Amino acid sequence: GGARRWWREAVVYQVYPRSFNDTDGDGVGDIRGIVEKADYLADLGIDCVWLNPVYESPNVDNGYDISDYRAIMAEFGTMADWEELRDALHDRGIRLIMDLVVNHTSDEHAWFVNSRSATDADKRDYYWWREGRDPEETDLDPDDYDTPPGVDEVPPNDWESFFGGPAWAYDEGTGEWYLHLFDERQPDLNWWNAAVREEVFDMMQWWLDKGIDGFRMDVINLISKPDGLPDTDPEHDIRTIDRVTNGPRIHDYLGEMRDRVLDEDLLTVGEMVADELPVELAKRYTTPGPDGDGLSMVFHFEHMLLDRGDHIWETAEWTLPDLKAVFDRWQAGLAEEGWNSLYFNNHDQPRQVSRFGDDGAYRRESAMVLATLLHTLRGTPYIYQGEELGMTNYPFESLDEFRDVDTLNPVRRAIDGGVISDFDSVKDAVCTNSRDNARTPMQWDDSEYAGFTAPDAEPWMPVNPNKDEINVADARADPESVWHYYRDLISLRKERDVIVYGDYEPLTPDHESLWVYTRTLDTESGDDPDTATGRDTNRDTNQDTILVVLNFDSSETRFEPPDELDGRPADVLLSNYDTTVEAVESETLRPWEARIYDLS
Ligand code: TEU
Repeated sequence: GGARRWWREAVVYQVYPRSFNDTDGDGVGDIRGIVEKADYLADLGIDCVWLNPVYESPNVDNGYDISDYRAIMAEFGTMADWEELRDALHDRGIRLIMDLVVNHTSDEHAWFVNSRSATDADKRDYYWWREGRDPEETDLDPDDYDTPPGVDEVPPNDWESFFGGPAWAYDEGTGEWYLHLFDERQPDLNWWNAAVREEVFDMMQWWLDKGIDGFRMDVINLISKPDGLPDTDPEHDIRTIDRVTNGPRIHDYLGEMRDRVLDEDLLTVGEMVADELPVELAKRYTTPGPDGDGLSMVFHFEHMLLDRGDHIWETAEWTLPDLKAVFDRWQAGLAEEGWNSLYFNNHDQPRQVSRFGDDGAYRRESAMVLATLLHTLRGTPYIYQGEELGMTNYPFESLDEFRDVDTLNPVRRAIDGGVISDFDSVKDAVCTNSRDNARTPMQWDDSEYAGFTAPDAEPWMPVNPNKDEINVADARADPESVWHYYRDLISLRKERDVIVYGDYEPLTPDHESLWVYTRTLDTESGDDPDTATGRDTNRDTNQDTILVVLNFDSSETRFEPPDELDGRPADVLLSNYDTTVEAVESETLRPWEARIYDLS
């Protein structure tokens, strides 16, 4: 897995257009708003933008419900705006990857409109249509399903939607049910149908011909459904997610996609939902063809699930050893083949500093510790907009402040069903977990709407009141800010191959507060990526080594170096405190202190 590739060396920056920058005063971000900030992205030093969906969509799920894959959502602008964005990024040496959402479409997509029109419609088999079942022949309760009077049926199986409630909706027009693993208005495409695959590959080629540099593939490990669409199996503790992930033909479909439209110069990152994704499987997904599916990398969820309960109104306790164990397993598992993505944040996740850091007294320092980790592990780091400022969760107070279907649907359903009494009884957990924490506007300055939209506009989501303290203008003016630290990390990655390609060795897996590891690159072995790009490998020894020491704690912590490193001459390459050293020695680390030592 160590061959030199641009997407291994890159830092990816995720733009959620709805909340990034609004130039036309409608309270919703737009593509021209991203163009306006192209210099900002270049100054930060990132190499690639991942753009969340900007396609035509009724926005039931903020663009993840696409009604036309080849048109731009009017709220966001025009195709000409998009072309200008592509050029603005490319002119600055920044690549662009687009979201590929092909597990499902919107119910307003022309394919679905045709599909639902009649049982013998041309495109009926583009989606999953099935007859309902007689409730007597199942364990299901017809009262749990929404059917018109006189229709005494339950769905073809017992699957539940990821957003709560049944994964099937009854269609009155044709008297059958269709599958939707997400919202009722996001019907699942039938990948078993070769015509669907052709349509998708043509569409991907169309975007590649427009000059994009890759795809982020939404829930791509859901596209192959199990044969016969069987019920879940409660005796074996199998929930819907276990039934529908990594299905029987997933490698056929991805292999076909690889051969038809992809190549290794594209960044392809597959979002792989699962409670646990076997690392071996991730290796197959991220190994080049013909043995693997040829994706660059995947997003797994194992670290994102540590602090989650079974429902959005439940949380769980996480510990640092648990978090390290997840990362250590993935670092080891993809050391030889495959490649890791590195992320704590995206548009579906609460803010990292509120979750894994300390968003009170040590917001700045803990944001830097988390950044140091993601930018010095082996893999490709992803920054979600605002992360580079240390943006925090939003102080939600009531249910009507939320916009997200994945927050509103399950909570309302649980209240209606008497599972929870009211919002207040679950407020803390919902506020901790909601995806909307990531979706409040980007904080550019300390003006009324943080510079996101015009002062006389109404932003689609409220601006976090901490914009007076946390915003781009202040962060750029302050050399000690989180923003400057991100910039330093990004530029360090460009100077040192060891950060990209070096081996990872964890040194303190069981420590409650410290995460300590080395990265080592043999600069003269056969594994050495070629140095044709002129990277700095002018070390005196044959090994380039860095040591990373991170204190994940709001109090001081004693660091005792392992014997083999004790006393070894060293410099500090980067730290979030004022620090100089001459050697690796035992130290008292300050709260949330991060140090990158150069041992070469
Ligand atoms: O998300 C996949 C997904 O299932 C989760 O991230 C989900 O939000 C979480 O498990 C909560 O239950 C992708 C997109 O990133 C997300 O924004 C979309 O809503 C979803 O797919 C459907 O397209």
